[in-house]
Amino acid sequence: MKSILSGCIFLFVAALLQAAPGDSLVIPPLDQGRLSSAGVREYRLRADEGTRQFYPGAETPTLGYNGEYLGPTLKLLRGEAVSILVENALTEATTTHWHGAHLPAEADGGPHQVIAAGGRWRAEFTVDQPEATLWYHPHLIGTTAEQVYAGLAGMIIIEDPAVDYPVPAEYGTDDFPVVLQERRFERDGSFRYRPGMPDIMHGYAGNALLTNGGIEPVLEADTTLLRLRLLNGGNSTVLRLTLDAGISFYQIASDGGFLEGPVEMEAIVLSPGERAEVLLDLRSYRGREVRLEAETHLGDRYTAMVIKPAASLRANGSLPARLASIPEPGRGSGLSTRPFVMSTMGRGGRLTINGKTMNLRRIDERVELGTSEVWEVSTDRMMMSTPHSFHVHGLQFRILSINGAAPPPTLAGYKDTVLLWPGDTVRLLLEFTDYTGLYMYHCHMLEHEDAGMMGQYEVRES
Ligand SMILES: [Cu+2]
Repeated sequence: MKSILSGCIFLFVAALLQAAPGDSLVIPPLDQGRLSSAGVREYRLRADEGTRQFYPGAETPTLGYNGEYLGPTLKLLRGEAVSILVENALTEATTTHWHGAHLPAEADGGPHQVIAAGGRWRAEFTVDQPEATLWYHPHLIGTTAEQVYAGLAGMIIIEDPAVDYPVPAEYGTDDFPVVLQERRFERDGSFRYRPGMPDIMHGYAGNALLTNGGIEPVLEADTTLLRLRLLNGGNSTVLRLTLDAGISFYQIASDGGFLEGPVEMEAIVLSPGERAEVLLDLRSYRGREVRLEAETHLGDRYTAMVIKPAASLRANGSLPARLASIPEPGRGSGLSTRPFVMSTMGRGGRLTINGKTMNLRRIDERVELGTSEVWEVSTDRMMMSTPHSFHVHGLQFRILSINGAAPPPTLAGYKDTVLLWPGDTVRLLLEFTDYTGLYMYHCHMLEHEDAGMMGQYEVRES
């Protein structure tokens, strides 16, 4: 009886999980804001509950911004003053953090900028950083992982009107956001978010991969060059992305903006929070299919998306030779070095940075405005299967070295999040240029973050 029952359950889950692929890739609406008479570009986000049918016939309770799942893509222009109003229509508190943005601490949307249930909050800052793909998501102490899991996340595109980069930039035509999120579905279609201790330690595995909230969606491409803005928006699984059919990625940007030029890649590895912009040259793939495949660090494999180039493709440029000039970061010699040890082996199984779990009343590190430092981040070797994803708020850093070696070209540009495998040590260059205040640093594996793997640094006037 038991085996018949479990057999039925298996068949039901299999039927459920095979039901949806083939829908078109959902493109989140592009919100370009509205210019006020005062010259401020205004945006409005409303976090609310909803439901979405990820599988036909199964309503999944979700959270979303201005919709039932995920949120609009916000396009911000460098040099402009922006004001983003966030309304919280949830029955619980939230925050909205602008991941990767260089801005004043009070606009960061971290755990200090709590928006009570039914409340609202306005983030005001001037966009002052190179073109890049950033994103936004909740960042409340202890409930970040659950709120992101339910669907609260969206992409941000920073555009620099003063520079015309020779890459596709028609949103939804040849330039696409690709938000990748591993999820675990219950048989009734609801998300199953109940991580146990092994999930918290090693990564919360799923049984589906959502791409812009769809399962194995299809992207019909009709241009020779395709630009994908890849984001690992999942909670705690590292994704290794590949393309079938022998086609390469040309990575053009990392977290904080363009690389010096395209880098041909067989695979792109993204830890939670990281972004990579890639170009695909579809000229040899007219009328064929290209599958974007994803494998997690826990060994699960998914087809993230099926790209179908049309039989006839419109020429929209060629691979650029050069993109950005990125200053040589040097070796960090002469700068003070600050150690950060990420550990899953704290007393009582705690997840710690420098032996401490997060405490909002404690400032862990104090740095001086106008200075540069090397942050040396390392992970313990004890838990051999647990990677970490180190993220710093408020700025973009440079990777000086990974285990003593220079970073590969795709990690040599501007970064705000860096993957560390067990036993890794990375040296980062941080510059505290123009804002004082309290910012966070933490592991972006969200179950680790919620378990306390986070700290605060304060930038102070010298
Ligand atoms: Cu971690």
